Amino acid sequence: MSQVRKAACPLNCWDSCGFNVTIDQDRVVKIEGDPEHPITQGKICGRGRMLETRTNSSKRLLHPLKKVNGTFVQISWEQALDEIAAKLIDIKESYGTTAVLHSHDYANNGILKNVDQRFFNCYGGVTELYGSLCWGAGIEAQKWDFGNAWSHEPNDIFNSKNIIIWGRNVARTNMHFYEKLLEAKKQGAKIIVIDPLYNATAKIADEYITIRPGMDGLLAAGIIKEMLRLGAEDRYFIEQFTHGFADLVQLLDGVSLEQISEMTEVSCGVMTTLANVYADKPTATFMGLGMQRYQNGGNTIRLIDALVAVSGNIGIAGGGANYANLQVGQSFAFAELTLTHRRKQHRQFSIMKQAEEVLKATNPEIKMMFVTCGNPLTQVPDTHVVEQAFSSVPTLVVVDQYLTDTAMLADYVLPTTTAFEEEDLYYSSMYHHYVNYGPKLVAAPGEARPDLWIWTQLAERLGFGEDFAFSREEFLEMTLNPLKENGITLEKLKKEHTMELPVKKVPWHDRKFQTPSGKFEFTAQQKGQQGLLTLAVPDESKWKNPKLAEKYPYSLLTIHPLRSNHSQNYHLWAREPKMKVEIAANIAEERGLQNGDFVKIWNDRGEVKGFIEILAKAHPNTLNIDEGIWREFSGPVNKLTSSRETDNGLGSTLYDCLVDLEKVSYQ
Ligand SMILES: Nc1nc2c(c(=O)[nH]1)N[C@H]1C(S)=C(S)[C@@H](COP(=O)(O)OP(=O)(O)OC[C@H]3O[C@@H](n4cnc5c(=O)[nH]c(N)nc54)[C@H](O)[C@@H]3O)O[C@H]1N2
Ligand SMILES: Nc1nc2c(c(=O)[nH]1)N[C@H]1C(S)=C(S)[C@@H](COP(=O)(O)OP(=O)(O)OC[C@H]3O[C@@H](n4cnc5c(=O)[nH]c(N)nc54)[C@H](O)[C@@H]3O)O[C@H]1N2
Ligand code: SF4
Ligand SMILES: [Mo]
Repeated sequence: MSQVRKAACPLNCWDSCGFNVTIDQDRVVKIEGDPEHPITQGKICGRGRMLETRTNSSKRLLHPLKKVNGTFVQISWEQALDEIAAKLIDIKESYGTTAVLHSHDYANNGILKNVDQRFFNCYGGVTELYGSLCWGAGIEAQKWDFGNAWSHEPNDIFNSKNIIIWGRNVARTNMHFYEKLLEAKKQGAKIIVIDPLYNATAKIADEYITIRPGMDGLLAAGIIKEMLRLGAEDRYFIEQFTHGFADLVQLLDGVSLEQISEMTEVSCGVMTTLANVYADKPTATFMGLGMQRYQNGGNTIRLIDALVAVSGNIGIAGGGANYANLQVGQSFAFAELTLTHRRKQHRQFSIMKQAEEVLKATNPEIKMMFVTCGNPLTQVPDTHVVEQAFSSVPTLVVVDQYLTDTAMLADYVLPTTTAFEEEDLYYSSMYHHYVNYGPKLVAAPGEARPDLWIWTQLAERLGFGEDFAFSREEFLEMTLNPLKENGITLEKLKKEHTMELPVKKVPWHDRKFQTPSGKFEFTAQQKGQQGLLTLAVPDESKWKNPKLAEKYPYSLLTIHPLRSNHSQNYHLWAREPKMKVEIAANIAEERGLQNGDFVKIWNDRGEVKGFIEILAKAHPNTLNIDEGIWREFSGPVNKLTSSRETDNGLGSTLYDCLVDLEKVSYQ
């Protein structure tokens, strides 16, 4: 007899959906949306449904593996854990604990996935990664401007007159917001999409604005300039609640609208239109993450924040500079879970440059690496160097469900459970503010074990087992502690499956900002020269690097795939994935290319090959290859991308990437 149980999507995604999972004979057989989830309301995407395949696939890792003379052999958990623990003890004595690097990413939104940090802190503190490939530049930017990165609650969209979707691929990456956009449009809201690619969201827009990649900050500057010319700015907000406006005015005085138009490839008329839209309040701005993955990414988000501030769309219903919603994650007690105070030593490498840092590390060198919830060989930029680094360390341990490109390089591969095989709580700090309960629904196959079990076993062998002598429920209750006073407990979550967290639904309504001045800061007060807004452009652009732009004339975007969360699904598709190279019409014309042609795309960092698809409406000189594709299917695209960091040091420059391409014969 099958039964239907409520659960939650674990994937790193804006939407954090509620599931109804059908189970038959201890097996997940179907995943559907939970109609009772207040935000996701019964609809889920293909990636959510594919979790059934991710759970049941015969490609799952079922036993610990050890590489012996270049090939993997199956070993017992006992042997794997004993050997890894012995190495950890030896490294601690011989080199110090920071000779261990913990490389991790965001593959799973479960709260208990953070217990790996508890393990490494109790061990003594290792080399950890800082920054984020994903949203780092923009988060830091909003911290400078507002003191935090908070968004309006999803249903506030129905208070907006105008909705600007700025570089967010809503229909593909944030489907429940797309549903709300359709509804808002029906109710009369005007939707404007700004994106170099004419994506599915652009199709429902009242106006689609195409822009040269990486130039959005300049566009925002142009719109502010027009607002000031028209006298359409919110003088009261600027005077009462902001700091550094004079610096912004001075910056804008140094550039003409025509210059901005030439650089952004957006007409002056469009900037005037947008100035009027921003003045016609309330106007909501929804930024995506694509446009901050450029060297100037922090400044880009800051100039868009500035536009929202100048127009007085901050702290009002239907407005907002919506980028991320960190207040969701800030609701939980993570310090108690991760025990940061327990580490005695500490070293940090940039997540972008982790590979270069490993290769040049001294005092101590990296002797051992752990990869959890990440697949750096496909996801981290400049694959060539990543491969060198990950192959160079004496011991690489990868904890995963599949033999990924990264796992292939490992000395030990430890098989872990999927979400339906362990209990956890799930939330996303990107969009809505509900936390979902995910029960254990089925037994894990083979010898796959939860990440938490692995850390507990290792902790016992290393002599700090008492720090892990808690049940999953106790760990979860620990993180829910601050929410008790709001009536949010594990017991209640188990009954209700999803609960609303106590966040600000219209952030900054009180105009009290968390910046040093307490105001919105056009000039980030404590950042010195760096705190001034600029008219920065991407590194790999004709404006900054004309020689490179001559050699490599086209801008490569590597956006998120429709049918996979990053690298998680390609190997499970019914049809073998083909590398698709989407190009703007002018590139096809210049290079004599047609749909289906096989091409090589290259720059100084590497090359990949794939099949052409011409995009009629993409911005000239722009191409795209979806990210996440595995080596066996001609990937990864990160062979082409750069590991440089953004202006504020905390983000990636994955889309700041010039390339050339040519037709080659298909072998
Ligand atoms: N299907 C699917 N959904 C996902 C994911 C996935 O892998 N697959 N991943 C999840 C994760 S981890 C994240 S971080 C989010 C990301 O969600 P999004 O921010 O929506 O997605 P991205 O693919 O990062 O890029 C978004 C958009 O930015 C545009 N863009 C690129 N450069 C520029 C630019 O210079 N200016 C402007 N205006 N636009 C630009 C791209 O054309 C694209 O439409 O999606 C989440 N949802
Ligand atoms: N070129 C390019 N590169 C990009 C991006 C881009 O837009 N373009 N986007 C960037 C962004 S936004 C992000 S967020 C990163 C994502 O980068 P990653 O998080 O590294 O990518 P994923 O493919 O989602 O997941 C990595 C691995 O985690 C495993 N995994 C899943 N669940 C668990 C679990 O519970 N435990 C353990 N131990 N492992 C698990 C999966 O099987 C998978 O192999 O990629 C970044 N890289
Ligand atoms: S991947 Fe995102 S949209 Fe799809 S089911 Fe999961 S949370 Fe929902
Ligand atoms: Mo991400």
